[in-house]
Amino acid sequence: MKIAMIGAGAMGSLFGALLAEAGETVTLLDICTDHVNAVNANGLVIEKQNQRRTVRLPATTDPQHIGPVDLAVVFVKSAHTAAAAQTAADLAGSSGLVLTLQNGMGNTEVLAESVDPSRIIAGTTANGATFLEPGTIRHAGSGETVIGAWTSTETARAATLADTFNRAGIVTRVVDDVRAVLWAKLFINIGINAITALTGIKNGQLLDQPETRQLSREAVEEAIAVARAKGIAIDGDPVEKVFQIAAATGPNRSSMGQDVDHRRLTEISAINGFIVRMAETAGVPTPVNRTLSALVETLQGHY
Ligand code: KPL
Repeated sequence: MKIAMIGAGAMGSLFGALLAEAGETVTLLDICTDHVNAVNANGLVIEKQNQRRTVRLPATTDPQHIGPVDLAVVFVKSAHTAAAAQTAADLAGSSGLVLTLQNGMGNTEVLAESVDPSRIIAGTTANGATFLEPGTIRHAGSGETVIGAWTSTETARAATLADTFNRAGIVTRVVDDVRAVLWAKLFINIGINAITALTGIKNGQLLDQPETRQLSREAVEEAIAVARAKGIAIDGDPVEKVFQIAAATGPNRSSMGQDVDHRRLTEISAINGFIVRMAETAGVPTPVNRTLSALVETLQGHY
């Protein structure tokens, strides 16, 4: 399968490398010339459990160097989805698929303005990766990837995609209702990302203090109230799930934590900000999410 990874940060590079190792024809596309040059010169170095391996795959800053692909995977930060959408549409041409595994809500809707919705597959991944330096990433933890067709017409192609990912060791499952999966991941990001970004703590340390646990609980409970008001079905106890994931990814910095550490634009608007906007139309109060959003927006506004 010919694949373009649009956005070759830690996660895009990781998925690209795993797919390339499994024999797929993968090109990384990124705006960071240092990373692109390092990958082309020395390969992509992946550190996992203190061992390093190098994966050879091409990288470019120019989509025209890639040509039509069977699959364009969008892994840019949510603030850059609009800019990536036309590139994804051009690369996927008239028959390729576009997959988004980005954090936050609203990415698929933005892609669907440029890409035929019947060729969009959305999903989430519980893999963790950290960008160490240009050309080098750390695979911090493995977890399940869950995908589903955005419209009902491409379910068979979602299954073929899952087979390709599973062959590459990316454990992947297909679901019918991918929107419920995106909401479930949103609850997790709401409960972990902004709090860890603002306090500088690792995911697991969120559980150490009653204050941070309570803040996380209140942020997620507000999001649950908004979801209920919007008629979204909720599976299990999202607060308990947040605590489980915080423990399971304990030594990691959340992606928003890493963004703040490196003075990068965060995904706050697509996570806590999304809930605040939804709450306005649903008439649900969200003071905790509003405060977390305002603080992260202020922080990133003063880098
Ligand atoms: O998705 C994540 C993120 O950091 O964005 C979690 C699940 C919180 C893991 O760090």
